[in-house]
Amino acid sequence: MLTTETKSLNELESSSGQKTPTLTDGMHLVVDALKLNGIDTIYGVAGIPITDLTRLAQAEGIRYIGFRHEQNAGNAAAIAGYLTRKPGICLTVSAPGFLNGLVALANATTNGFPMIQISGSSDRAIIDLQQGDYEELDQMNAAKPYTKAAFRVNKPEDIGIGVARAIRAAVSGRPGGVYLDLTAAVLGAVLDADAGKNSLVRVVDPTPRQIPAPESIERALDLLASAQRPLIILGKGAAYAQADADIRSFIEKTGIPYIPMSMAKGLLPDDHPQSAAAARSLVLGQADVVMLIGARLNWLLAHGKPPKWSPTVRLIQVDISPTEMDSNRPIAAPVVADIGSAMSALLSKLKPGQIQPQSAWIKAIGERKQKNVEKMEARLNANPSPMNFSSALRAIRDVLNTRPDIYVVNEGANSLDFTRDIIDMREPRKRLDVGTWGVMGIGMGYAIGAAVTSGKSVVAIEGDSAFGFSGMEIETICRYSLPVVTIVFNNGGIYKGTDINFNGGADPAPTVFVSNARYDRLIEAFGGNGHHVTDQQSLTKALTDALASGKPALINCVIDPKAGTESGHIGNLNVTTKIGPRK
Ligand code: ADP
Ligand code: TZD
Ligand code: MG
Repeated sequence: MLTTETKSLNELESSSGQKTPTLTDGMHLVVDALKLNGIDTIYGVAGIPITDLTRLAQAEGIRYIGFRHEQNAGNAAAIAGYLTRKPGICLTVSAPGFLNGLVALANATTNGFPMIQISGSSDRAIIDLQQGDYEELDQMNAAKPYTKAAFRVNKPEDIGIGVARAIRAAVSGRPGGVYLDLTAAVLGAVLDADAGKNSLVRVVDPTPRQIPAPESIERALDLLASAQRPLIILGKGAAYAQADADIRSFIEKTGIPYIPMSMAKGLLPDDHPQSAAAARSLVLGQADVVMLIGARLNWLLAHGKPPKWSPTVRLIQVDISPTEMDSNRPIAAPVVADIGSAMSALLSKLKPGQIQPQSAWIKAIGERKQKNVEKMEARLNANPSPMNFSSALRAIRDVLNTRPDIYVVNEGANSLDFTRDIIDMREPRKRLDVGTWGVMGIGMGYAIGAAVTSGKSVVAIEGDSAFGFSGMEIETICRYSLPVVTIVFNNGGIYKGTDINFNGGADPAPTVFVSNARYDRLIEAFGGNGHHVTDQQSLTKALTDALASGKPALINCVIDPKAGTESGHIGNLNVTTKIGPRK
């Protein structure tokens, strides 16, 4: 018996006067399908028509983490996907809840994080005739342009296939965001328990290996062997691949200098002698052969073009996505494969002594590194009052150096740039930041996702503007007692707190916030520990105590409102005009 009647299981069971173990419903099937595929956590916001689904999931042993806004639930799911290589699940209500989650889903797609947004939706017949249903929206079609795949389940017996397709789409090839629409009718539909059970699908090998063509490996090694000034660039795809030992071994065996993109920091420890991060502009400008491993030649790498890059550079790209090749510059040696398979093939074909960077190259990098490190040390050793970004980060660095296991979440403009440069990472996949879009708002979602999946401590280093996008999730962090320490770099605004209103009126300038705001008091409202710090010593103590307690804490870290620069390191991307006092 298959029926799509929307009588609830409870109603049917009580009308028959006894428990009818032969029936199930859409919600039970969704939970069963997720569990069958090893999904153990859902991040979401409850409401019509999914409230009972959240309760049922929790009752059935799936951990449910309830948020205050869907975007943050989505960001938590996305980063959980990045860290675990299993799709992170975000559950949302119809229309507005769905749209709130969609930014996170689009961000997951852009960054290549495996995530599934599951959303309840209203009555198809009413939506399609635009008759004004409660939270009416054609969600699947709205999701399509922003996702790797979008599916809608219209029959309860298709739930198993729908979940299976969503999982495979999220994690295979280049991972990404997938939308799965479950109509209220499907969620409430009752059907025969055996038929339901038989319709479930356990996905076999959802992330199949993609073995490189042997000739692509030879071509790549030959090109590297011909190089005098080779360079490797590691991106977050390399971190995601979890081929840490082989990547390190290839770098060490070939002696090639490397730079990590921001989320690949820690894949090899940042203090590795072959890291050329502190000589970044030199190596990008002068390398004659560059091997990209899980990194795209997008804006973050100046599209691989002069003046930042040599006009004659030849490129090797290791990537799972065949269409990534030649996206910005011709790729002389494409290696289309999953990075794990590619690295082991490269290692097995590498002949001893085959690849030898010029010693002058290594020496030039060493000299530039030393010069830049000395410059940075001088900034770090200053102790101005009020603190600036460097002096605050000096204190934080010294504490975090003792705890390489800690996750660092980071967003803002100056708060982002200074942190990325100053805080060394020593373990893979421990730095989680604004990624490909440079998006604000990932902070508390990523922090929660990392803490929930790992059980480990997280330090979120946040610009005061950046923090505001997800700040209400401080309550979520307190509610679940997560070991998250949020440091708000409070410079009173976007980039800085000193802008003036050229109109001369009473309104503050567009980039300015309430000065001397006490973000620390927000967390106290929910039972967490607030700290207000104005100097290095009290910052060191607050962070040390907060980490030792393992409890939710927020450190309001007062930074000189004059300290930042417009847009941090990417001011060159601004569109500007002349503005002066009104005549
Ligand atoms: P970054 O921002 O760190 O430079 P990007 O997100 O631009 O990194 O690039 C990551 C690349 O890694 C993407 O092109 C993606 O296709 C690729 N990628 C992701 N996972 C894998 C994998 N397992 N094997 C190979 N390539 C991968
Ligand atoms: N909205 C979204 C979703 N993403 C964005 N990147 C922006 C707006 C624009 N934006 C930036 O690019 S950085 C930033 C905004 C609003 C905040 C910078 O201020 P902050 O950091 O306080 O977080 P600093 O340390 O003051 O520079
Ligand atoms: Mg700020």
